[in-house]
Amino acid sequence: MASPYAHLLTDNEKWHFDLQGYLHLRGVIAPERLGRILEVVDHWLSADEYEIPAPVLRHRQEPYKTHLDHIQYGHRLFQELNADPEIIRVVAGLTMGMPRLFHCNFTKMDRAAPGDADVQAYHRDDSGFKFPPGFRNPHNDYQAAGGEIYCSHLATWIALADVPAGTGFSLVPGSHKSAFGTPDALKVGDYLPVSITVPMDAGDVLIFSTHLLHDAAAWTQDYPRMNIFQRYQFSAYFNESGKGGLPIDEYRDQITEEEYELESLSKDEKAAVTRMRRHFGL
Ligand SMILES: O=C(O)CCC(=O)C(=O)O
Ligand SMILES: [Fe+2]
Repeated sequence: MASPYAHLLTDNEKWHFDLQGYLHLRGVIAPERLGRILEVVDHWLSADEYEIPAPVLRHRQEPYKTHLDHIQYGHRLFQELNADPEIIRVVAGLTMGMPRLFHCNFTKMDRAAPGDADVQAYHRDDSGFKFPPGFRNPHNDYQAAGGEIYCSHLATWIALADVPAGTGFSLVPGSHKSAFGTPDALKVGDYLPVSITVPMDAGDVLIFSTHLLHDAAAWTQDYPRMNIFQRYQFSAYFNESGKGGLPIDEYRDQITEEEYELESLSKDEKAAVTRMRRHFGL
């Protein structure tokens, strides 16, 4: 028998996610809300470091990417986004009603300059521990049975700027189920019929199994690519602390009780899930 949360996704959504490993939700963030989010992000991108409220952390990883980590501790807009009913509906529908947020950051990606190293490569997310070939990472699992999907490790890619075709974010549909080694020659980008990029409008959200082969596609526009990443995992078992370790107790007073609970391990239904069910009458 399925869990009591099997009905959160529509049959069409289950079919698509099972086949391809991702869902594209359109227009999740309305323009006015998007404007408020961009105002906060723009400020943190240009402010002097001491003006950025800890534990929000601005840093550069790849040559053309700037990250802002733990943004939900710096502004309630991002807490609202982590518990957004539309996002929680899908995330809870894929985790038997038990999502735990374990990572949230913003990324700005500029067009690479000539000579910048090409660091793009398809990958699956993990916490820094690579299971030897032949083993399946039990923390990043995908199964479907009894009319329900169980995906224990998920990410969202929230577009804050339009993403034209052929650029932005690339993935290999269906690879969340692949049990074979990835060919070395597989390059990140739009190489049909194996790999795709996903055109998105600002305010759209892509939710994907992080077992899906994915990476940033080269950015070709003259404005920056801007997105928010949220990562969720199955709340009942796993405490993913490899990427900063949420919740951050030292800054607990900067987030709501609901956010703190969403970031914590639990086997109970979380307030964000209850609120989402009321919101949609599910
Ligand atoms: O920036 C992107 O679009 C992909 C980044 C990514 O996959 C990661 O950080 O694990
Ligand atoms: Fe990734």
